[in-house]
Amino acid sequence: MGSATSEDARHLSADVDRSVKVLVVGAYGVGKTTLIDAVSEIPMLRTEEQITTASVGVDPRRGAKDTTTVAMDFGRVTLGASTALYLFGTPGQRRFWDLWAGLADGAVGVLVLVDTRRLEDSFEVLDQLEEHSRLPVAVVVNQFPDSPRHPDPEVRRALDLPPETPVVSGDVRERPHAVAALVALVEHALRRQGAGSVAA
Ligand SMILES: Nc1nc2c(ncn2[C@@H]2O[C@H](COP(=O)(O)OP(=O)(O)OP(=O)(O)O)[C@@H](O)[C@H]2O)c(=O)[nH]1
Ligand SMILES: [Mg+2]
Repeated sequence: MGSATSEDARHLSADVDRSVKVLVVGAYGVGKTTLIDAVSEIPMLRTEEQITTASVGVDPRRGAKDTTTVAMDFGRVTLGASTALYLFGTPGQRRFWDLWAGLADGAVGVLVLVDTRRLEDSFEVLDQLEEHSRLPVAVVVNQFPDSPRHPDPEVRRALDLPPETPVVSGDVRERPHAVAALVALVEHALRRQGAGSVAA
């Protein structure tokens, strides 16, 4: 459970006057559930199942963890005083990607997690988004201890991202890093809507 789930934080502040939905996507095992758990002020909803033999030969990181999201994650975080984000995390396994479209309904933007140890997996993810959604995107490079460190502009080039797409790096287990990524996305999305900003 995330460190933000104290008794007080569970109650939505009376100062909240804007609620936005955000989709969190990324390839298998990139840290989507971890990010939502790190930031959520409410006990997050997760749909983890044991990885099954159906994953053998399909999931390259099988063995590195033993559960996977099979439907969705859900959490909530308040940015600044007045913006509540409702976070919907998708399953990373390819066979569940058809669920993304439904989960994206009504979202203001998509946070895409990237693992630089497996950058090629992210090409597919970004292609899928480009094909099926017109939502604003921000990319967060989740730094694992053995991740090669690339400057953000290099990641941008490698992923062929448009100049306006925010790219941030960090360890999504760390709440401030995860919040910074969400702020980058929401600021970007609100800018596109001409709808002000949030203060973290
Ligand atoms: N060292 C390190 N480990 C991480 C980090 N983020 C996630 N992990 C670990 O990596 C594994 C994958 O995390 P998940 O959050 O389950 O990944 P996911 O993207 O939700 O995975 P699926 O739902 O199966 O696609 C977990 O064992 C995490 O503890 C990180 O930033 N650094
Ligand atoms: Mg997950």
